[in-house]
Amino acid sequence: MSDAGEMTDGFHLVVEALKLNGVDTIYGVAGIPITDLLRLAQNEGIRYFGFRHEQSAGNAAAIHGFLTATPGICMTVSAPGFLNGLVALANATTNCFPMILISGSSDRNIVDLEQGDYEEMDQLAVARPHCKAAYRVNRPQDIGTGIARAIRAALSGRPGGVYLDLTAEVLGSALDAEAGKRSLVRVVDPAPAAPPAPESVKRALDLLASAERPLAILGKGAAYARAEAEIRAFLEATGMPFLPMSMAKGLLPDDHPQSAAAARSYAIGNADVVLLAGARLNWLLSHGRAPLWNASTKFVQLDIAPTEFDSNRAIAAPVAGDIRSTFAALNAALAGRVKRQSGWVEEIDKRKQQNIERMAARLNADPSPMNFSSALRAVRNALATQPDVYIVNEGANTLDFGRNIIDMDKPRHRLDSGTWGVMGIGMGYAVGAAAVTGKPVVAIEGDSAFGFSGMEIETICRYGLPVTTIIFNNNGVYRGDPEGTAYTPTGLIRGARYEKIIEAFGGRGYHCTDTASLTGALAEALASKQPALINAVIDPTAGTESGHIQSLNPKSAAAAKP
Ligand code: ADP
Ligand code: TZD
Repeated sequence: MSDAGEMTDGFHLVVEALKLNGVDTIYGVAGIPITDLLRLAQNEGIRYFGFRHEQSAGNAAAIHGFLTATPGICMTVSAPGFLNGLVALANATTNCFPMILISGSSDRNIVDLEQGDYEEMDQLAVARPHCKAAYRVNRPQDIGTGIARAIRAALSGRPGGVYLDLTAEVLGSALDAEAGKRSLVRVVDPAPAAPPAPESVKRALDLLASAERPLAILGKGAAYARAEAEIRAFLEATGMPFLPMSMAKGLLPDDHPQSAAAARSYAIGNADVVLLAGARLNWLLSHGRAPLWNASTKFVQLDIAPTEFDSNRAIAAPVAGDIRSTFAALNAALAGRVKRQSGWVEEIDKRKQQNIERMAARLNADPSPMNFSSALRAVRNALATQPDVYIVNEGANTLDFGRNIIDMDKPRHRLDSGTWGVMGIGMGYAVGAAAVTGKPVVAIEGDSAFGFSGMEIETICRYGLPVTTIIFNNNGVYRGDPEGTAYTPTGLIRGARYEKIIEAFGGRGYHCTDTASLTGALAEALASKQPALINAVIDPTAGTESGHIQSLNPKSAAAAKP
């Protein structure tokens, strides 16, 4: 017992528990019952970023998690605010990003009898199927444990999203200050290293040593693991060609001679042994199936989640462990056993050359109005001397062309629609990346994609963040409707002047209709380190429906019948 009977409350205990565990940033939207909690957090030295919509706040927290390997924290109000944030939590979980969504909630006695409270909802039950773990704190003395469990669940094993429910009652409850202090938990080693079993490492090396056409595929799990030094050592020692998945671009620079990206289909279709490192064999890799894949290809898979193995193809050599420890173990046991396969490497190089030459004509063309290739070349030219810039990328064609045309030099600098191919991450990821890194961010956005989070331009301007948003404006989802016709389901307003949105908040807007002005505008915006928005006008007929994944649109079986 403290002598003077000094008291604390739930608000203070939450903030102290977060600070004790190194949380220095919170993203959210204020309101009942968390307004005072956010004020207190800010007064106690935690940076607070207030958004216009919880989904963007949640996306900022999710990318904070990916970029720091600590859980990004999003705070929302109850029911609707919570549901808005839940989309981001589910997306974080799908992408294996550590994040904690903390929502205030109504009193249990009213919720459980469905007596109709302000913003009433059984949030814990709703959250549970959409995240890795979900907890509720019902007593102030449990706040420390609740936050500790949330941090461990988000970070350990396969990272993911965690929901933490704090009732309004708990926030306001008083507790003896000394008892409160003792109840807090500092989490020790929340993401313990998970070295692989030596026999699994040997099995993997045996298989790779037998390969004549080995190929490594690096995924965003490898990027998350911060294992670029170990991965580079392994790939360079073995001479193995590699393909980066989109958010693994830059783990090794895209211009590395062993990158097989420009001969992707050939390399995948002809490899006899594939080393999957922190990448799932999901739709983004055609589930490992024909026609892209060969039925006889054998797999080594490195993943922290053993349940991932055999999910789509049989895995001949599964290695369960964290990627960093795993590559360290592979390097230690390698002893020159996996040799560079010259014939295979040369064949890949030949295809790369052919494809690069074929692409060059399209990339170097300068049509008017601009198309996706020419506009992205203009962006690439302005970025060429700026390797520190973080790229956010969403849209359909804007995403697919962007992934191929914008080269990355550094790990974890490309942030995009990810595993779901989701729209709406743009401005949230941009704010999170700028907040965490302090570096310039360029968000390359389809005009439809931008609309999902466009109001956060005000957030970017309010905090003066060095974010340049480039809108690839072709008047539609995928592309625009022909002049003089009614709007179809994919149409958006013709000739929108998106640059005026940022001018309303004091940022700098640019309207660019050619490649020279686009390169110039981006260079100027980056040099200013201030919020900017570039409306890049693209040919409304450019682009294809659904970008590169048109084949995923369901086709009517009835239509095919005579
Ligand atoms: P991509 O979309 O880039 O192909 P995925 O998101 O499909 O990548 O796959 C990421 C994989 O990485 C997941 O299966 C996840 O379990 C795994 N992973 C995440 N972090 C680590 C880590 N530190 N070590 C090993 N595997 C990890
Ligand atoms: N809603 C959500 C949340 N995610 C989605 N992926 C979609 C809808 C469907 N969708 C796509 O898959 S891409 C896209 C939508 C609406 C936008 C494409 O248009 P754009 O890009 O203007 O952003 P391009 O570059 O012009 O093709």
